[in-house]
Amino acid sequence: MTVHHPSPSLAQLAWQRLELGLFFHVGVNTFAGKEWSDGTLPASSFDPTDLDAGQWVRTAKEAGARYVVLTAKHHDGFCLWPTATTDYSVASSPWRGGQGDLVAEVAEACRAEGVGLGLYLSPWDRHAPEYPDPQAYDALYLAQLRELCTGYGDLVELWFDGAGSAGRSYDWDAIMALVAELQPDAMVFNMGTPTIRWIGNEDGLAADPVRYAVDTASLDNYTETVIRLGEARYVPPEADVSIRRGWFWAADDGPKSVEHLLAVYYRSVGLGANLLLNVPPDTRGLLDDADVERLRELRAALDSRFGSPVAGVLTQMADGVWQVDFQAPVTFDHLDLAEELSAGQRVTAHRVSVEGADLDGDVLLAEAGTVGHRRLHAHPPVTAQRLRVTCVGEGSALAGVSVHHAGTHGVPQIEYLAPTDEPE
Ligand code: FUL
Repeated sequence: MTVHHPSPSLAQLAWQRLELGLFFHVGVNTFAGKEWSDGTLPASSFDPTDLDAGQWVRTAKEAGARYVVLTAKHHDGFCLWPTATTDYSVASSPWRGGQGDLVAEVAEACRAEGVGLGLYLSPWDRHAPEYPDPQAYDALYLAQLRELCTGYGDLVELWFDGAGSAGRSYDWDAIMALVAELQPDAMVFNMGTPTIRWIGNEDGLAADPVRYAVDTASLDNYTETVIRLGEARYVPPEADVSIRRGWFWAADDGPKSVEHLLAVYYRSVGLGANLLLNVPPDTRGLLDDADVERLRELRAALDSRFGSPVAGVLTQMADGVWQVDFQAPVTFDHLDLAEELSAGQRVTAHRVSVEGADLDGDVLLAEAGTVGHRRLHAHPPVTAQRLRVTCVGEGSALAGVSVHHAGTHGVPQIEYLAPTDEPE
């Protein structure tokens, strides 16, 4: 049987290399302490008096994020840019005297910092009077998307959230055509004809195997609109999670522990999924000091574990068998593998072993499933100059292997979260 290996586009590979993004949920909900609102909160309540998008994006960059995603419109319908499609927007708020454009401020900060920009535009809209009329609402949604795709430079991602839309279909053909015309390199999250997909939970947790080639028919539990594609396509996942309990800022909420965030990192980036970590701006329009501090702690923990990689030289020994040589014996407790993905994801299983003068024969360091963009393994410290990686999978190839001496091989566990419900 010939196995079909769908290949990624260059834009998908570029997006996977971004690895880590920050999500910004902000809007009228921020001022009401709500997660969802029904479109009736007054636009006048939006008043982040000290708003500084530069602080958000600089914080993202310092945390190691290479892109951010902003909720340009959440389910409540309030628009963070002065859209011509509705007056339920920043233009009707006291912020910047009604002259502000938050999407523009974030876009400008991203340009200044060299960070990618993604936008979330909720299809479900609880404010728009047009919503009950599919034709009228599709036209409004397309007009909003056109504004976002034309006014703010290149976008790395468009986040189409399925929540609230059960039983409702939108004009995805027209939506996808507009994206193809105006932002052909932007990733499309999860709906329409997705180029990236949800990991299946909002805890930021992937599970081995992490498949990039998915039969999109199996995504039917996420969205009805993808069923019709019915073929295997390259659709890598993005694991989303909030640093806090809520997606929007609330006074009585606070950040997760560093251990928790590290566990999420191992279970997302460490398994080859992108991680989109939500850090919500507060009522001042700034990232909360406690969240900023927690991000610094997370970055420091990641740097101390993975900040000084030692790269090995790869030699292919046979089909799927790779030898990795280091210049001198190196002591390490983490493996960092990368797969060559240009011809699609090929590795379905892999095994890493080490042989050395002081070691008793061939010592198995790791044995697992997919490799993908990046695969991290923690293991007890070992000193060696040579490794062997054996991959299962037709035409499988590695792009790089490095090792780290983190000084720990402890991977924090998140016991209470249910395992990821990954599509087959
Ligand atoms: C969900 C939404 O309902 C939440 O409010 C949040 O935006 C999250 C990222 O996606 O589907």
